[in-house]
Amino acid sequence: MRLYDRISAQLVGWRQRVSHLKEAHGAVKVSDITIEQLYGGIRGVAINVSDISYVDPQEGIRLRGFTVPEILTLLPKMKGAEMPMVGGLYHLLMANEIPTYEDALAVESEWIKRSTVPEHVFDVIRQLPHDAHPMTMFSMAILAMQPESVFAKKYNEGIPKTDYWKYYLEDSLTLTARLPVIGAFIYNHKYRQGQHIPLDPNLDWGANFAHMIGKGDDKEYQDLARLFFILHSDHESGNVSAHASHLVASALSDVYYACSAGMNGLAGPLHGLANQECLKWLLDLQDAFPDQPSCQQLEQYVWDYLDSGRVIPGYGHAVLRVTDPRFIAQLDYGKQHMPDDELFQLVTQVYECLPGILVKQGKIKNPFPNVDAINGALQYHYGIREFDFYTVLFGMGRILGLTAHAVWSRALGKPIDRPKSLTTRMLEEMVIKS
Ligand code: CMX
Repeated sequence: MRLYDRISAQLVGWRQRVSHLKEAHGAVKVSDITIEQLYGGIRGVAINVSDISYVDPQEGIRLRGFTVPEILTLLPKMKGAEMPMVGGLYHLLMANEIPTYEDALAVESEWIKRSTVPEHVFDVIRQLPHDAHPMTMFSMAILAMQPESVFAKKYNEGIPKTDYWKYYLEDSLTLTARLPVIGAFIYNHKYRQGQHIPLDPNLDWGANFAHMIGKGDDKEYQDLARLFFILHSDHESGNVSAHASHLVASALSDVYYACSAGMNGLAGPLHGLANQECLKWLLDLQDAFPDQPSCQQLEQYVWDYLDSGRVIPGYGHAVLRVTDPRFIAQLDYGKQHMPDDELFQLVTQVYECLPGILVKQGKIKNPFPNVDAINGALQYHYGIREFDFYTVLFGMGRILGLTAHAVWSRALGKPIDRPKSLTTRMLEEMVIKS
């Protein structure tokens, strides 16, 4: 398997770099923490190392050192496609190199081979109340596959620590191979009266998902699906889904346990669920102003909304201090493919006016849009109008990154995470002594 060989070839070098840092420079201090940060979600404190992606506050995400525009240009594409193959992105995340066309196809064909989902996983979804949130179905479907974990079996048999990553990779390929089938099953089960469409072995991961939800003839939607999954794949390791999944895997729980945990975090309204919330917010705005609102009208509307104690979904970020480049990539896609769509025009109008309004509110540190401010509107344009499903799309993409982190954490021998907590009394005593 190519990914296995490519990772193996780099491991000695990576392990030497990490050992050298730990052994020769282990005492070098990289972070301090204040009381404000302790009570404030550990914001800004470096607590992990990720070589897979990095979010620069002023620039946004780089995946394996490449910006979003670079990735969309450099990753290989299927013939006739505008957007790259998701398999190429997975190669980049896992193997730390821009893949050739053959490398990307190798991941895609490995995924096809592993794509059969056991029937009991569908049964688990069917057994849930039909109105259960699709993220509940998604997370439980992932967990339902855990009994197949090769890592869990091998661990019980006894394997050296240096081999853990091989079985994490094995499980990661199987889990990610099945995500389009599971995502499409949930969509069809919930919203298309159970009309299921089998996977097409000639299609790539992104296009196959589109095909299985009934968009097999829509080349534009297939491209949007590829773009969406690539953009949502990874955002370094401090966000809730990545952090939760990393923490769980650090206990040597396998990737099924770890990714299910990550999805439970993604299902929160301050994280992945913001895309569903954002579309709701935009549709309500559209109802209130059937013609596009002016900035002045928007301002009054926003103040009323904020006064009700809610946050504007899709705006703000814990790390970014500029417009999210993942928002910009989707904005560019929208300008090219749906410039006359009224909801898309509303997204651009909100982008024009809202940052200025949020600045006046005086609390938010980043008044610009994040990835969630637009992705629902693009899905809506192509008829994916069940907006509680959008977080599942986010999750399908995000698991690509979560599994890459899990494999590399084991490859580099990272230990169980166990930070320390203090009491309020201890902090009060420290303040007195300081
Ligand atoms: N609308 C209104 N107020 C906002 C706001 C928004 N979109 N974003 C932040 N604020 C407020 C916060 O509630 C906070 O107020 P209090 O001091 O009264 O609690 C204040 O501004 C400071 O917050 P911050 O430091 O700017 O932001 P945080 O790092 O604490 O939180 C985030 C970041 C994303 C959770 C927050 O901006 C938010 O809730 N945004 C809306 C939800 C959203 O879009 N989430 C998706 C994030 C993308 C992802 O999932 O990766």
